[in-house]
Amino acid sequence: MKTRAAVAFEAGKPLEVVEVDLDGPKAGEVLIEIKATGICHTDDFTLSGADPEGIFPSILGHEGAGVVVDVGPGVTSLKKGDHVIPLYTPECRECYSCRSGKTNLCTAIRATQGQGLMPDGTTRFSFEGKPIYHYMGCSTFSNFTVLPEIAVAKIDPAAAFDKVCYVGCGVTTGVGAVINTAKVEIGSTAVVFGLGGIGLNVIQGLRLAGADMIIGVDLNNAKKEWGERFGMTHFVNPTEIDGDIVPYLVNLTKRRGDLIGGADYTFDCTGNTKVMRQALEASHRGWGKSVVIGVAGAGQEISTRPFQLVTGRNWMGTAFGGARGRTDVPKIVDWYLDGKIEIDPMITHTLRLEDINKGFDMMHSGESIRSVVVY
Ligand code: NAD
Ligand code: AHE
Ligand code: ZN
Repeated sequence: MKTRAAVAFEAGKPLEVVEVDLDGPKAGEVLIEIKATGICHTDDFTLSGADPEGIFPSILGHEGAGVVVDVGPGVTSLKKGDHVIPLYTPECRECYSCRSGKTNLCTAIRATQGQGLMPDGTTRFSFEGKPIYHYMGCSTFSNFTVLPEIAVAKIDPAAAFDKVCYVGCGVTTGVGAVINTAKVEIGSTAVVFGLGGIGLNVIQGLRLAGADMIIGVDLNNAKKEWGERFGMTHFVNPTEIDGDIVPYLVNLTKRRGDLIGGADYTFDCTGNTKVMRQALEASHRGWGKSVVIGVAGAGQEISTRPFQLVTGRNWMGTAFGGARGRTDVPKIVDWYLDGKIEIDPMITHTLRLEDINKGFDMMHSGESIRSVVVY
């Protein structure tokens, strides 16, 4: 079949909307009509050429929602008409990692996914007879896409596609980082670096978890109001304080009777390796947990004095908020439908596929929180 898609032909160039060819689902696969897709900073990261796994030409996009329109042989858990969210972190429930119960990082199809291929080692997309690669196993910047059954979460059909597509990455990553990865307790103190599409979801996750002090850090003062809307109690712009941000935050988080200070939990949502170090060092001696969420470019490394870890700070990371996609994503959609978490106000712009590059521009300028493309 033919499908309209925004294709990344080359790193660093705008996407081009063209009609591409798409082969139907093979055994264990489903064809999905994508109804809406968010634009995440990671799409921009890969398009920029900074992603070691970036392959071109490819169809980016990994934050979608849509409807199953066809199923391949052997598919048992999905049928035509099901409302679904594609998963860049699948959940096969059979691999060593899934069975461990210790991680959400299913390994069943990770090798081919990283090469822009379906599990059988081929692509379903082509343009003018040449293959177009898949991205993060999802390629939601295409109106129709094919996914393995294990990489699809079935959701409540009452949920609006143009809102819950955000659960496909940003919402789950932010809220999940708090609940699944950091396991924040009631009364905690926390610092969130970077108040974009991910950081604001960390903030609403902290509110849900009952944190007492939620400090947001961003270079953009316009993010103060945004953070406060979702539960942030304090805002810090690192360029507007005297001296280094680390002692500033350590002092700010000092509680009665505590001689040293430091946050119980810190989160990097910037992808900047210097910020990751600040986040670790602003966490509390003896028990602080610092969670790396941001994605850093090829060749970049993090560093700190090992003494920071010797003295009990924990440096950890999270992909997709530690969520097991097929199990947890439908629950997060239900939380949204039940009013436990907010999504609508964070979706600041809705665009047509033809205008998708404007979504990237607004991300760069800081004008948008999340832009969503509706097909
Ligand atoms: P975004 O562009 O919407 O937000 C980034 C925010 O960080 C902006 O508000 C910006 O002003 C702020 N910022 C930038 N540099 C800063 C600095 N030095 N100090 C303080 N604030 C700074 O991006 P997003 O969609 O929220 O994504 C954030 C990061 O998370 C990206 O690196 C993205 O690739 C990554 N990400 C990771 C996962 C995961 O599973 N680990 C999932 C989604 C996104
Ligand atoms: N491909 C990159 C890293 C990109 C990355 O870290 N991706 C995150 C999701 S970001 C979503 O917006 C992730 O889930 N990683 C786990 C995985 O298995 O890919 C690189 O550095 O090679
Ligand atoms: Zn993402």
